[in-house]
Amino acid sequence: MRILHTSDWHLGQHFMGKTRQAEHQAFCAWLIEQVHAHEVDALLIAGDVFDTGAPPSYAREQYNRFIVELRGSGCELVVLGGNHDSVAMLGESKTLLAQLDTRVIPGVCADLREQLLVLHRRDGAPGAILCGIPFIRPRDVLQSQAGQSAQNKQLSLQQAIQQHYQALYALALGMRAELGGDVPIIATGHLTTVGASASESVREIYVGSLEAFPTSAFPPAAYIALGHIHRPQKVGGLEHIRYCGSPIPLSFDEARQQKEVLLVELDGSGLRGITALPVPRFQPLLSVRGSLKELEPAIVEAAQQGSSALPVWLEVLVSTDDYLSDLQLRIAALCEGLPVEVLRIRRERGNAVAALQGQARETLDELSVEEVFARRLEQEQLDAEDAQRLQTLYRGVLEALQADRD
Ligand SMILES: [Mn+2]
Repeated sequence: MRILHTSDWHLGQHFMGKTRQAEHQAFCAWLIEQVHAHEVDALLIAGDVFDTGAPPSYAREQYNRFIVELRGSGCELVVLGGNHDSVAMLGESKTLLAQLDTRVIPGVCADLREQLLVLHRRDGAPGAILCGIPFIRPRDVLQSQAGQSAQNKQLSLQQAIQQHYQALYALALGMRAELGGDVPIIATGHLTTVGASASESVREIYVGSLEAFPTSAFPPAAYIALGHIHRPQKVGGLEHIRYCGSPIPLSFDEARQQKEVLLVELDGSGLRGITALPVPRFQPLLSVRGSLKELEPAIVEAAQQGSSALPVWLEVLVSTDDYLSDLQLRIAALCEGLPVEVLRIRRERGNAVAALQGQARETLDELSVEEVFARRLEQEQLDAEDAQRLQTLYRGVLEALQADRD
């Protein structure tokens, strides 16, 4: 049984004034080639198919087209909801897509058995049992209790998620016995685990929801296909618990990562092997930093990855010279004639004046909501405890808004 594990596509992402449509299109075409080349039996998308709950039409069209193009390859598709996906939106086409060998689990189901799927080999025989676990929202698994401290909430949520995994795994064991006993059980998830390293574009799942899930709380599945973290990695050094990461870099701090999808081979005895398939870079994207003097060669070097048809998308972080008010002009001069397009210039904070000038030039588009609040706090004379208290209150407000929006 060969499975391809991918996640965090973020179709429809709007990136500093740029669309990722062409990159996603190229990725989908490349992925279908991989399915054919490796005779993949099942493809798993472990959450965050879309960047927002109400994705633009072109992104929905890409999703639909991908499903149609995958059909006829002999590969089944399973789509799981992530924290960026809307449960309702992904659910809309669930019954329709079931007609196209595609199973969708947008959120936690009232009947747990709906999250238990048999994945088939090309010859039609059962190849694996899947515990299909999407992003879990606190209200899916918890009754809220008044007066619970943040720490207690955290613990009850973690326990509830653990119970969800264990209950589904127990059902899977029953199903395996019915099937004759030699089918591997695998699971999915869309969450942060202990020790996983995130990036700028991973939207924090706010306090009150899960901070980090310990690997010991997962059931003993042959493979656990995770999404949410955009950098590919094993979890806790374990071979069989993996983040495949996003297929394209979704923020500048992901620019130097080799993106990949994972080809997972399983048989009746369990996991046989995992091969990372490196995803080609469809749009050059880089971040350079330093003083103006250091930036000159760095920009020239970065430009080598681009061409006039496909300029490098560049982030420039200016260190020591960040007090200069005409930075934009100076950087434009450094880029003159080179195949680069500067999407963002950032100043590393020197002194207070420089920081204020920097802020004046930042636009809201470049900042996350947390950064906006952090900038505002920087303007106050607060001791650490007060700043911490305000941060906590602010996160509470965000969490409430998030819960409303979900
Ligand atoms: Mn994501």
